[in-house]
Amino acid sequence: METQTMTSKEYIALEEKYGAHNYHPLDVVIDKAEGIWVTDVDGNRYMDFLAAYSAVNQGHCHPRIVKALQEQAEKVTLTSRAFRNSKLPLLYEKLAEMTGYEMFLPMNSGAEAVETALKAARKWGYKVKGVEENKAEIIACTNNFAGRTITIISFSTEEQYKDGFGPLTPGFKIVEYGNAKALEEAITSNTVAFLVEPIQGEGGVVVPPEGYLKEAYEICKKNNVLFMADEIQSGLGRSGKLFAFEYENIRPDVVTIGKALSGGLYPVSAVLSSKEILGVFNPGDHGSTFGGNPLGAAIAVEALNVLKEEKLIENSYELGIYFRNQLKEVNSKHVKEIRGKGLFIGVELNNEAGGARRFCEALMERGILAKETHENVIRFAPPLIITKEEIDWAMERIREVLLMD
Ligand code: IF1
Repeated sequence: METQTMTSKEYIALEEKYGAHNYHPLDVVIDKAEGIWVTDVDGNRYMDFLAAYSAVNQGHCHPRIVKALQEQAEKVTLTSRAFRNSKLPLLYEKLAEMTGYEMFLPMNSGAEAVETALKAARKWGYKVKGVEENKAEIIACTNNFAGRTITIISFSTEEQYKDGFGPLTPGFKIVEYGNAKALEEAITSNTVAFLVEPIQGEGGVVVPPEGYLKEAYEICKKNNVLFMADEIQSGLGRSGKLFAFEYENIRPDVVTIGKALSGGLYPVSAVLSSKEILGVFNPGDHGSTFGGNPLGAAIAVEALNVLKEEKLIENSYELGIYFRNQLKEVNSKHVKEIRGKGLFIGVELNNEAGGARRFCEALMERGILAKETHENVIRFAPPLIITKEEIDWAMERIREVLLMD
């Protein structure tokens, strides 16, 4: 039955009636989106400062990427990897050109890319490093977020993400994010990899202390431990660089990307690495029905072209500085810290501010969509196409909200 156009309230009632309640979204029912603007079913427009958790860095429904989707969708969308297709090799070539890595494994969701990286690290540990079978250890950080599979939540430090999902996957250790000494102390002869977000997104847009990533990288090198950077949220221009790890002049052995790899038009993720590491996979070891499909590959090639040709990384760098300075000038009694790099910004509020959610609701009433992370941080991460004038428009409203009681 064709669903007639309903009011927001009616859509919400339908969603609440049938949908599992694994989210608590703001009550805005988005019907269409373009660039940095989204429009709800009642015709209200909002500036999007979440960009689908940095999956639409190129802006919603970017015309060039939509065109690439449309053209490929009329040709072939899915062959499975039992056969080859004419788009995946072009995505590999584009990734090699843009990132300098030499071997890739395409998946769909970010979590699948992280799972693939974990499997590669373990297998590399056994086949190359010589760790005893089933003894591989991988080190992750406090407040990490890398996805929702049972193995990935097994190394989460957020109790809610683990509650009720046991038994958990063994073989993981946790060290304090930002503490290189803790990393060094946690390494044993069975350690195969260290997985770290160069900037923690869900952790509250946390930039580690200057030099941390470099020191951690050196420690990994010294101990023949793979340094794996999860750039699924911080990557592809979000931080003002192609990858956030570039701020510390390191070269991770493994990088995971996703989200904006497709500009938000299709789930595409990938593991970037080397022949030595991804070469441990033999035919049949690992795979995915949709992984490496021609539709996703065609979309991803164009999404990367847009990132580069529209200079979105440079824009993120420049306007990130401008936006953070504007936020600092507000001088709000509620603000504890403003942090981030590029257009990856977190505004941490004092405990007395009453939680970030009410500020996000106040922003929504003024036409801005932002999402709190954890209790007290408002995340501002708009599409990287945003202009200075649009930031000024938003700042008028953000200033009003940050100065409220
Ligand atoms: C949710 C958080 C953000 C990620 C990093 C891997 C993944 C993500 C650094 C997995 C995904 C998403 C998941 C989504 C909300 C969002 C999120 F709040 F959950 F933590 F962005 F911060 N690595 N993050 O940020 O990628 O499998 O989702 O494609 O689960 O609620 P995915």
